[in-house]
Amino acid sequence: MSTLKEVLAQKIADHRPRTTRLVKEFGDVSLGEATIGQAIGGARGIKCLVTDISYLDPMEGIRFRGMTIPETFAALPKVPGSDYPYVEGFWYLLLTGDVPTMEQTLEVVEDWKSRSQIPEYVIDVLRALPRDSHPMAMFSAAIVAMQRDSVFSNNYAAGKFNKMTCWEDMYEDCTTLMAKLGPIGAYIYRMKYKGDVHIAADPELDMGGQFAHLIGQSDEYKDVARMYFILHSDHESGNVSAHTTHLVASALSDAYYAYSAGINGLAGPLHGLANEEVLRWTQNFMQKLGGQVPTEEQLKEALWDTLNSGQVIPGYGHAVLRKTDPRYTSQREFCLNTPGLAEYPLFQLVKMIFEVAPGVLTEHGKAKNPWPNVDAQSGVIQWYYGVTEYEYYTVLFGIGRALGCLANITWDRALGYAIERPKSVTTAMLEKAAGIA
Ligand code: CMX
Repeated sequence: MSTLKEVLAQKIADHRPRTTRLVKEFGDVSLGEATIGQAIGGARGIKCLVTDISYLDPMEGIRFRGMTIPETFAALPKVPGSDYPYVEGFWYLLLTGDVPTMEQTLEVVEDWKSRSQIPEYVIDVLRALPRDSHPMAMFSAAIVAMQRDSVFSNNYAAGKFNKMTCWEDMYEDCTTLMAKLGPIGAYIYRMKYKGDVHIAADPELDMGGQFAHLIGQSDEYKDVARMYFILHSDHESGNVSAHTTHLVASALSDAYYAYSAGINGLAGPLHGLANEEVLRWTQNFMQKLGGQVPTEEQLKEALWDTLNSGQVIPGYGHAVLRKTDPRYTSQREFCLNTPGLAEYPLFQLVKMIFEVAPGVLTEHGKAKNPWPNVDAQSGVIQWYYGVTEYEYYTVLFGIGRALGCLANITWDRALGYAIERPKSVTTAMLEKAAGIA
């Protein structure tokens, strides 16, 4: 070890007990606006973000513009021949709070189509990256590469910044991003996993249907894509991807910088990458059992092994929710209502984990919420339809999450929200406030 690293290791070892003691013994001590526990513990629960796009109630789950998930699916115009709505209509709803008519929805569909071409230089960037780069790194790089085309930044550089009207440039950038993210995600998928053979777009298709087509999926998967993108869109503003996007945009950075950063946050295993982890965990477990569906005892043992090795059970727990995530329930219902999928062994295992894991987590006694979140269920649907490259699942999440993040930063700019700048304190100051200086 280098001297610097050695010295640092000692300093960290010496410091850790101070932080642990502050959280354990003095977490409730108030610093004025927040407690010591909140200052150290990820600002949990502090009300200092404003959004009208969605609201997350700990017991009820998410509402998009005041509507529950079933209400949202029921209200929006459906793609002809499909049970699911247009993603484009949902974007209209998130931006305006109004349920669009079919005509208004189709106008967005056409607008997105006209902006959906991937720039050639983005393809060059993707192809220049090592092919074994994580697809989230590729996705993020592609997004930030397009920054040169930002209407906002180009107008800003040309001295055309106007506080009252600059939201229009943000709207243009966000709309262009929404139109391109599906095709870019599909390009990465085909380049990385399908022999670099690409499929031409079908001009007749909506965004969700087009994505299914571009990755080479069946007609049935078109509804999976529509459902998936809408379900993953927004979860109010405090989650890592939404908050990062908002934070970066608050410096008047454009949508490309902001959402690329949001994607980087989504790629963390405690956030969006959990859907990849869930599949890795379940697949490893099934492999160990030679592909058999386990007994309840075997499953309990595997869950305890994971916890005892200091890892989290992926797909379980939540920072805000205190019950089963309705996004989990919605996907579970999709599985139960889809012949073939309902009987699928991997779904049987996911169902079984739902029956066993909350009890194990409760007995373990750490997680405040022992119930499943969105990520516990999403991978099994993808796997069933043949999207088995689970390191890709967070890209799917990222295409959907853009709807919420980008609708939010459009409004942030329209309302002139300030640059974000919380105040930090030192550990010594916390100790003084706790009376243990
Ligand atoms: N398995 C094991 N331990 C868990 C746990 C889980 N699924 N969920 C929480 N805990 C632990 C925490 O690690 C924490 O332990 P320490 O006190 O040792 O640090 C303790 O329980 C208290 O945590 P919490 O207040 O209940 O949860 P947080 O708000 O700190 O964290 C989350 C929330 C989601 C990061 C956490 O529940 C977790 O790690 N879950 C597994 C990963 C996952 O599914 N993430 C996806 C969330 C949804 C999404 O963003 O996509």
